[in-house]
Amino acid sequence: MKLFIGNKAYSSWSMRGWLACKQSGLPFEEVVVPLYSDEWDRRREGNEFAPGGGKVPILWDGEDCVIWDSLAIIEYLNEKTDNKLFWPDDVHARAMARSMAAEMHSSYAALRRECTMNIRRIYPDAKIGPEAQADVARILQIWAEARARFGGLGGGDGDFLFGAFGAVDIMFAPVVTRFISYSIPVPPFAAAYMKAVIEHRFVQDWIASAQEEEWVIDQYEIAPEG
Ligand SMILES: N[C@@H](CCC(=O)N[C@@H](CS)C(=O)NCC(=O)O)C(=O)O
Repeated sequence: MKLFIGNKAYSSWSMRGWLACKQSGLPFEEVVVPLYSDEWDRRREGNEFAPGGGKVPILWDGEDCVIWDSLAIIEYLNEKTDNKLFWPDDVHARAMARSMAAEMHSSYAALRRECTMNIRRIYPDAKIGPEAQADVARILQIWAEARARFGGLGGGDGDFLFGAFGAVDIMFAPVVTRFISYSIPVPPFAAAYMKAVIEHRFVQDWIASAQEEEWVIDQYEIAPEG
């Protein structure tokens, strides 16, 4: 498999696609194409980016199978690994997990607009507007519900929302890094969950690579002012 992604410092959807590939345990080649660079423009004109409308992540499995869009990549890799590694076994937990992943995929526009992902930065005094604050409140609410109902799944004594690291954590990992970058206050259960996500080895690998990148995109380096 071959996964095309953007900058690890900035590209949140790429992070999800990449974490999904890591979670699958299947071998894949990663190709980082820095967003809005000359190489980016060149690649976008080529056949490899075309199926996804020129966006990343885009996953090729051989020459005939292409999956674009982070959630579709998760579902494809879930099927390819016999439905064992991404979603909870319990049907009610799985229903909630899928709802949360879908909500993450389709929502929180204000948070995403105001607090663009920048893994290399921490803004201690970031001020976010009321709509982004509402997004944060909603995310904390569904994290709390999942944690209360399904946190102990599989006898898990960790701090993940559904017992073990999976699709929901992959979808929310760039939210966790945003909450840290923009110093968003969170209750203790959420801090514990965020720590579990950040300390996961795949997330650590991604962050380490992001720290080493030298590309800078000015528009993603601005702290929000509410
Ligand atoms: N819904 C898509 C979003 C993909 C997306 O917007 N990717 C961004 C990078 S984070 C991108 O390629 N932006 C470049 C552009 O829109 O020109 C997904 O889930 O993968």
